[in-house]
Amino acid sequence: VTLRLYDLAGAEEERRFSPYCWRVRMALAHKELPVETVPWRFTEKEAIAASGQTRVPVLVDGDRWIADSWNIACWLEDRYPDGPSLFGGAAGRALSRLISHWSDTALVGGMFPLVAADVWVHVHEKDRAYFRKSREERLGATLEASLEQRTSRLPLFQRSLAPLRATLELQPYLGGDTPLYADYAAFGPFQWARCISPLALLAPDDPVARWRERMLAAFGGLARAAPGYEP
Ligand SMILES: N[C@@H](CCC(=O)N[C@@H](CS)C(=O)NCC(=O)O)C(=O)O
Repeated sequence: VTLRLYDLAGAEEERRFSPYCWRVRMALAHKELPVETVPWRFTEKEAIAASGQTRVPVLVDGDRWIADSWNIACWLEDRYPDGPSLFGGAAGRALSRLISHWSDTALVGGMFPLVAADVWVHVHEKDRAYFRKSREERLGATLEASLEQRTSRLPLFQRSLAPLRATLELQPYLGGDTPLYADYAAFGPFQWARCISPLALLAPDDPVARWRERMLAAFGGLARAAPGYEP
């Protein structure tokens, strides 16, 4: 069975920029599972209707359609137990759930106002009106206004990374000596930003930046090879 992943794409088909889809790309590589990705745009709701919801990532495994990055990670762990573990056991799975939720709120939520205007530059023409309307509602501001505020907001975002930074000062990965799903859950948002924004989110000597380098190099440079900005 070939696994199929609906993966958010921009105007250029190769620009894949969803933080949640990147978690799944990394998890699949960790599990050593080949995947066929299908470029998907925000407004192509019919293509994923079989998943019973409207967002990506959506993984198709045989006749099963699985939505949501966390559900997909659990599916891969349970359905393919022979591959390397994504959680390192039941306790690791439970703790990874916290990391995933923290990443959704602190990382995606913290980065969103910083990079939203840059996302708009890269979304497909047919998605632009939908993206602007839905995201300006979420921002409570125009995309242009969010861009003006971002220099003043960046230090606050960097300070919010304190727990991640303190951990990565002492160990190379959230998983310890080797990466686990928790690393992919936290890395997804950084890869999202990298794929669509020239903004330098991190100082180069930040331990978080050094961990990001390791994640970009993982699996033969899978994430590094994706169209994006430096680093
Ligand atoms: N909780 C979901 C979130 C998925 C999500 O928000 N995906 C975005 C792309 S980054 C999406 O498909 N948005 C569609 C839309 O805004 O209409 C997960 O972890 O997979």
